[in-house]
Parts: sequence; C-alpha cells; structure tokens
Amino acid sequence: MKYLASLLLFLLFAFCSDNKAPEPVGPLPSERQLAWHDLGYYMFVHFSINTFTDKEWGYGDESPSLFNPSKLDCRQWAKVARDAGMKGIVITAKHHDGFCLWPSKYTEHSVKNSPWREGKGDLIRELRQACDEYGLKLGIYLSPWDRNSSVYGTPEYITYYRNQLRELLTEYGDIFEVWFDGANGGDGYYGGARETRRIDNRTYYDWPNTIQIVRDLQPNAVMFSDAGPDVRWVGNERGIGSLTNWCLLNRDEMYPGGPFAKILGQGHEDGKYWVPAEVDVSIRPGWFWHAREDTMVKSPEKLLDIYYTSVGRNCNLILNVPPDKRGLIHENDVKSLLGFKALLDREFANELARGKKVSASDTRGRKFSPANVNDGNPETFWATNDNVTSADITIDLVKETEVNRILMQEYIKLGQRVQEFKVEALSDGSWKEVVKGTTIGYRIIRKFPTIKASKIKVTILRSKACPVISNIELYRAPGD
Ligand code: FUL
Repeated sequence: MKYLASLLLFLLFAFCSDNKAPEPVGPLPSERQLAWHDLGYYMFVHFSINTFTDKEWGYGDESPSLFNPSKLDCRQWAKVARDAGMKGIVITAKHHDGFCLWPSKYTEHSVKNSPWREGKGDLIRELRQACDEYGLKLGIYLSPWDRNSSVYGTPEYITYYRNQLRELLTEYGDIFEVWFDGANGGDGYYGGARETRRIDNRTYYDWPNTIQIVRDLQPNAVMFSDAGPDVRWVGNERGIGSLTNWCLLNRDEMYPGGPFAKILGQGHEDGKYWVPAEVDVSIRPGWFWHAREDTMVKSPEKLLDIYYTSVGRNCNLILNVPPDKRGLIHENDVKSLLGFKALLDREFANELARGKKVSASDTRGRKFSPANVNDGNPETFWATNDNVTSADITIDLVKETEVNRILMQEYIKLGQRVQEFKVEALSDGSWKEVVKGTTIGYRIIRKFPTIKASKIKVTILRSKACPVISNIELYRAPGD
C-alpha cells in the first residue's frame, strides 16, 4: 500500500514537472498588445484640408470652406482595405494644421464650417460605420502639434487637446490604436499670431496624464508614439524594420520627437517595457494626396518587399493610402493594393511544414513537444528544459522539396527570448546554411534562394532562457 502511494506520488510528480511551462522572461506584452500583434497589417489614411491645398503640412490658416470632397465614400476606403487584406484603418482626425474631420465642440476649425454635407458631416462617424460594415478596426491620429490653435504652446492647449481626445474616444465606439505624432512646434498661424512657437517635447504635453485618459476611456487601445507607451515608431518612414528587433524598450529614456532613430529600429535587448515597433510608410511619396503623385504609386512588387521588411521583421505595417480630392482612393492606388494582395496570396499559398514529423535535440516534456511548431495552433509551443538555451529542431519533409521562405514565431506570452539562430537545409546529403539571424519575437519571415531540401533544421544558438517556439512555416514562393 505504502509502495503504491509512493509510486502514484512519483508518477504525479513526473507528470507535473513534465508539463510545467517555462517561467516567463519579462517584460511581457499586455492583452491589448497581443491583440495588436495579431493584426499585422492595416491602413493609414491621411486626408484633410491638405488634400485640397496640395500641401503636406498646412500652416493652420486654411479656410474650412476648402474642404469639399465631391464623392467622399468611406465605404470605398474600407472595401479596398478589406480586399487588400488589411485589418483596420487609422485616420488623421486632426493633422498639424488643426482642421478636424469631426464636428468638435471645441473649435470652429472643422468640417462643421465646410461645404461638405452642408456642414452637417462627420467623417469619423462615416468611417466608423464603414469599418463596422467591412469588419475593420478603427484607429485615430490626433496631432499634438496644432498650427491653427491660438493657445498652442500654453497650458490651455493641453486642456483643448484632451477635450478633443475625449470626444474621439467616447463618441465613435472601440478604438484600437491612438497615434501620437512626433512632429512638434515651429511656425504656424496660431489664431493669427503667425509666429514660431517652440515647446519642450519632454514636458509640455504632460503625457502621463494624457495616456491615463486613453487608458480610462479605451482600455483596449494601444498608443503609438516614438516612445510608446504601447507601440513604438520604427525610426524611418521607408518601410524598413530592423533585422535585430527586440519588442523591448527603455521608454523612460525616450520621448516623442527625440533623436532615437537607431534605437527605435532595434529596441533594447534588456529593455524594461514591451514596446514593439510599427512600420509607417506611404504608398506614395507624400502622406497626403497630390495629383502629380498619381503616377508614383508604389508597385505591388515594392509593397511585397515592404511586407517582408516590416511584417517579416517582427513589426506591424501601417500602410498609408491617401484619398484624393473626390474623397476616394485613386484607381492607381486600388490597382496596386489589389495587385499586392494577389502577390501575397501567391507567395504564401504553398505551406510545406504542416503535419510533417518534427524532432528536436531537447524537449521539456510531452506538452512542449516539437510537433507543436507545425500544428497550426498558436497556443502550443516547443520548449526545451530550463538549462538549455541552445537547441535545434528539425522538420522532416520526407522527400527533397523546393523551399525558399521560413516563418517563425516565439510564444511571446512568455517573453521574447531568442538572440541568435540559423536555418539549415539538408540538400544532396549535406547541411547547407540558408538563413542566419538574431531575434525572432512575434514573427519573422525570411527569404532564401530556392533549395531542394529533405529536412529543414532551425538551431537556436543563443537565447535569454530556454527557447519557446510556437510556429514554424515553410514555403515555396514563386520565383527565386
Ligand atoms: C509625421 C508627420 O509630420 C507627417 O505629416 C505624417 O503624418 C507622418 C505619419 O508623421 O511625423
């Protein structure tokens, strides 16, 4: 009897330790950040008075009567976004010129004094409805810099800014992202003063209290700025994420508009907070629509390159598509976006790893089996024992198969861990290195020249703690 009890205890212990998940390695993503990671790719819309004045930065003295789109149709924007595979739209509710796309109670400088819909229009409401119809999330950009406001530069402006933020966060349903731009202060109309006003980026906006308003009113929204708090700028507007890309950042050392481009790309390996990078880039040279740029829309192939250097580098992609004077996304942009979506579908049509036999040099226990990396379930993962920070995992493709892409994901709920890895292919009887890399994080997708491989081996060379890999996919994309 005593013997039986000890045996049961032993078995129970063995079973439990076998199935004990690794301890997390902080910092960790919040729920709202996890939901954001899953979005991957969404639309940015720059549309305002600049669309009608052919400018990128309005001075702030533009008459609202200039805002008069003849065929504005947010449903067209949403349909294009949905058809292009995007998950949401972030709109410039107010750009630096201060003109508001919704009838704000706090200013006359808005659509309510424009001829559009005879001053009764509310573009944010129309976009909300269109997003709902097409299953998209809605985000807002509210420029902190306001070249129209007479009180910009004084404490009164902060109250004005927060009042507007409250309007946007209470009257338009769920907001998934709030975009705080880094461009700040300089010359402007400022209610007729027509002067230069400088502010101290670090202190003027009193960000902690503004951030709290967003948390209180939209707890599920992430906030973007150069320095987070939830999502950081990637440091350039060319569509390029860094190959080494930690989702971690010592954001206390940073502030919007500061000189941090390189750090923003790479993040901090030992950063104190989870603040992943977002790549913002425009489909045209400018952020706003200009007739002369109708022929300069990025090609589907260029957009695919950008997808690889953003979504493929552990970033989200916010792709700007500026509607024209009619209030419609121009035909050339639509064509390019749909062409890009077709390329994307072709690129990832042929997944080769799913269900194939997988083995690893070390495994923590049954629950964390290597087979978890290709079961299609993002909640299961392969993990090694605690003391093992270097290990390999091999997918057996059975027969020699052409491969040229690999997608990998860490199970980031337990933190970002991998510091260095390589990928090899067993081809013609020998192992050939096809990719060398540093970080993985939420997701990376790497290209390599097409190779005929019977096995693909991923070796984690260095990791902060035992590696925790939730997904590996292999593709044979068209072309080389
Ligand atoms: C910049 C702004 O100054 C541009 O006009 C644009 O809105 C871009 C996304 O961010 O900082």
